[in-house]
Amino acid sequence: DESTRNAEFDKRIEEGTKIEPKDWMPEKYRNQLIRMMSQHAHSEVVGMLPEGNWITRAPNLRRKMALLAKVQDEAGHGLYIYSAAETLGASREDLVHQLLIGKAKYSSIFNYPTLTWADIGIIGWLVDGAAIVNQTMLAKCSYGPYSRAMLRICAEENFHKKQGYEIVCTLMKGTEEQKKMAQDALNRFWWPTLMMFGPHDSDSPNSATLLKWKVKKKTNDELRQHFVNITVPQARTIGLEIPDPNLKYNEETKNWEFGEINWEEFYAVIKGHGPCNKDRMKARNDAHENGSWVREASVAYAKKKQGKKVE
Ligand code: FAQ
Repeated sequence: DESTRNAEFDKRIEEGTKIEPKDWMPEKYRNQLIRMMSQHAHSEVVGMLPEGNWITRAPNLRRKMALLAKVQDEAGHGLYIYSAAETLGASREDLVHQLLIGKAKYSSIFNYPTLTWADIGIIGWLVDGAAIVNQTMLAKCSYGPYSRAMLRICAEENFHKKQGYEIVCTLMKGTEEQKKMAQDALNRFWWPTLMMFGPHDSDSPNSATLLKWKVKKKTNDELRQHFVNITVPQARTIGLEIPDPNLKYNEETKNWEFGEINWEEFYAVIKGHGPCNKDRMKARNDAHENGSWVREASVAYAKKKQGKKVE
């Protein structure tokens, strides 16, 4: 019965056995994963837009090739995670529909504009860097298909982070104007990057269940602190200043303590009122409409092929 099944499930989680698509699982576990994985997939897809904005304006061929490859990787990650979500019984059509009508969430970070070339460096370094911290944890999560997807995706995100940091390092070895451009990009993206990890643990309604089921193995605040600890020295090494007057190193805890995040801004952005929410939604909806002939053609082709087989 239900309670025995639940107890067996909890025991498997406790032992660290991965849960696979055909295994029994509580409906709440299934729904939490669909929620989280679909938001993650949408983030990868919407995440192509800010950087895609600079493909035609990359400063040279080498930069253009790397950026093009990175943005294509994000598309691949999105499709990969949609497939992983489908193993839970979700329909991709429905998930995409939820995004297009503005019901499903995607990461707040992609609602900020990319104003200069330095933003491309900063995004690779900080945004992919934050994604790696979060996804390295998710690579150990209890749901098999998601954890395996994360392993592969993290390998690519590492390359993204390196290409971003290298862009920033190059700017920091350049002219005064280039250094200013890098600092300005850091100033604009630092706080939104910290918001990527989600609300404080005390204000995170989903954390308790996700931790219990080992979908999350660390809390939002723990991951955010780890990210700050690894990123501050990287900034200092190349002469960038973190835009936080309260930042200070705590010798005892070995943590870089930092100031308070603007949570009003965070909640405004996730409710649709960030600087670029409307543009992002319009771009996704336009892309979906413009791609309708491809979907129609593939359905027509599949029908034609089926017909031939019957003959
Ligand atoms: N933005 O109870 P919690 C990438 C929502 S990386 C928007 O703490 P949870 C790579 C949250 O969904 C970015 N919404 O939630 C890339 C919940 O709303 P709901 C994507 C946020 O799930 C790099 C509510 O607030 N990565 O794309 C955000 O326990 C460069 C309450 O929060 C993932 O999605 C936010 N920042 O923890 C691509 C990783 N934070 O659903 C292109 C998977 C929170 O109840 C270029 N996801 N919310 O209505 C996760 O690890 C978790 O879902 C968290 C949130 C940590 C994001």
